Amino acid sequence: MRYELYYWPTIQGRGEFVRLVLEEAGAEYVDVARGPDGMKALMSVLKGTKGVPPFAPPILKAGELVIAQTANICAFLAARHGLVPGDEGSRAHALQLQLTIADFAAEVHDTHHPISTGLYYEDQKTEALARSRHFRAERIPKFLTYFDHAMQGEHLLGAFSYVDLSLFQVLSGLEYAFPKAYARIVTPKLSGLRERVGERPRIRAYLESPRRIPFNEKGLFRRYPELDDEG
Ligand SMILES: N[C@@H](CCC(=O)N[C@@H](CS)C(=O)NCC(=O)O)C(=O)O
Repeated sequence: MRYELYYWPTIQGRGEFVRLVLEEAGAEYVDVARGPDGMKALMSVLKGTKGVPPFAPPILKAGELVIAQTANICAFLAARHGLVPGDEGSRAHALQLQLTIADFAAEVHDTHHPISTGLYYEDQKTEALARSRHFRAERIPKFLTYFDHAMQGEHLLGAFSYVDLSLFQVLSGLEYAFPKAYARIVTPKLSGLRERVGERPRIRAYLESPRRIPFNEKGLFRRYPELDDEG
């Protein structure tokens, strides 16, 4: 099966959570919008040809199936490729953690777009500064403490799973966007997980490849030094 991923072609964004699962699975996939006529293809999937169209990218085509919502896509792929245990309890627990990561990602987005995604950052900078201050002081510590406590040994589920990949991505993104706050708040357990995931052979190869788009100021995790600080 050759999967088709539909996501904005110049950013990691939420598509990156899916790319990491596809890469770790060793799955065959096309990052459609990065190819010729890719944006046209993305727009066409968003319009939908049959059934209810997806609301927003990332979108995965798996044969006849068209699947959206990042956590849903990751859980779907993980179940197919052995990246989550088979029992119902573990799958529900994994999804619970994955959805908490999605909540965290949405809050990261709101640090630079606290008023509207339709406005430029520069048009909502005052609110972004206030939002980021609270995010650094309250929300990063709350989420990271939660994930630290959620770990079972070296992994979130006791054994490697897709949720580890997503936590790796969030930790990497936080370090990019809020390097000072990250250094102050990250815990040894979380740093260890991030390091181990980054060293997995397929993930390492991916990170070193041109398929990995560098973090930038169009994506979810943006480095605006004024939104970070040491306190
Ligand atoms: N909850 C959705 C959010 C999807 C989402 O916000 N996608 C962004 C790109 S990362 C987008 O293009 N949104 C368009 C919009 O919300 O109008 C998910 O996790 O996949």
